[in-house]
Amino acid sequence: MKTKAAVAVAPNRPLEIHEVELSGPKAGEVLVEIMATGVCHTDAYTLEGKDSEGIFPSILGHEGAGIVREIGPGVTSVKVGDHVIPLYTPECRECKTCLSQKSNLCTSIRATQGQGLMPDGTSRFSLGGDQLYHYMGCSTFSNFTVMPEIAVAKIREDAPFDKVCYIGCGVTTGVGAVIWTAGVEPGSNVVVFGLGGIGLNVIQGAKLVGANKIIGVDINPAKAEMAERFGMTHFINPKDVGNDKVVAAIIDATDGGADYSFDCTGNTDVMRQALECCHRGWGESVIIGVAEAGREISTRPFQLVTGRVWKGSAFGGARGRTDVPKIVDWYMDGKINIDDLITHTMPLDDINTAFDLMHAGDSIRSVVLY
Ligand code: NAD
Ligand code: AHE
Ligand code: ZN
Repeated sequence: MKTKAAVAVAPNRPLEIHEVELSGPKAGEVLVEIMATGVCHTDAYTLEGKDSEGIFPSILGHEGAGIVREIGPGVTSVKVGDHVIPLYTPECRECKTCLSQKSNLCTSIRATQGQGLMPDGTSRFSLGGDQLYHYMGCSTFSNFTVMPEIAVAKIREDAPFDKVCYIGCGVTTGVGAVIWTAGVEPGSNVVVFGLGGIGLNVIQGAKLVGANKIIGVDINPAKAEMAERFGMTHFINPKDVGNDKVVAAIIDATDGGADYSFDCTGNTDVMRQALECCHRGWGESVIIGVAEAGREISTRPFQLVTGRVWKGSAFGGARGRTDVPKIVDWYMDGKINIDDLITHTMPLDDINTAFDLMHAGDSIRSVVLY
């Protein structure tokens, strides 16, 4: 079939809108009509050539919601007409990792996914006879896409696509990192570095679990107002206090340091601050931000010897097929706020505007409506 898609032709070039060829689902795969997709900073990072797994030409996008339109042979867990959220972290329930129950990082199709291919090692997308690569196993910047059935979460049919698409990455990543990765307890002091589409969801997760102080850190003061609305109690702008005084300011404000901190910037210097502002003996810092290829983190080992813990989180530690439908319920029950974080919507033809808004710091989430 033909489908309209935004094609990433090369690094640092605007996405190009094309009618691309999409071949149908093979065994264990489903054809999904994407109804809406968010634009995450990770899409921009890959488009900028910062992703060591970035491949071109490809169809980016990994934060979508849609409807199953066709199923391949052997598919049993979803049927035509089901509403689904694509999962860049699948849940096969059979691999060593899924069975361990210790991690959400299902390994069953990770190798081919990182090569921009479907599990059989081929692509379903092409343009003018030339192969296009998939992205994060999702490619939601295409109106129709093909997904393995283990990489879609079936969701309730009354959930609006234009809002719950954000659960496909940002909401789950932020809220999940608080609940599943960190296990933040009520009364904890929490610090969030980077108050964008992920950081604000960390803030609402921290508020949801009953955190005490929720300190937000961002170099863009315009982000503070929305963060306060979502539960931030104190704001620090490194440009005001001095970048070298941020850690001390947090330690002062928390009587010795944060119980939990989260990096939502992808900046490795900020990651160090996020670790070092943690409380001696027990403070835990969770890296969510994705750093440019080649970057490394560093700190004095004494920081860890004296009890601080450094860990990371992918997709909030969520097991997609199990947890994503629950997060949709939380939204539908009014427990989490998605609507106010979606600051812009646009048709696919205007998708490059979403990247411009992100880079200017003028949006939280832009959502493309098909
Ligand atoms: P965003 O652009 O919406 O927000 C980033 C925020 O960080 C902005 O408000 C910006 O002003 C702020 N910032 C930038 N540099 C800063 C600095 N030096 N100090 C303080 N604040 C600073 O991006 P997003 O969509 O929220 O994504 C945030 C990060 O999380 C990205 O690196 C993205 O790739 C990553 N991410 C990771 C996962 C995961 O599963 N681990 C999932 C989604 C996104
Ligand atoms: N491909 C990059 C790493 C990118 C990365 O860390 N991605 C996150 C999700 S970001 C969503 O917006 C993730 O889930 N990582 C786990 C995984 O298996 O990819 C690189 O460095 O090669
Ligand atoms: Zn994302």
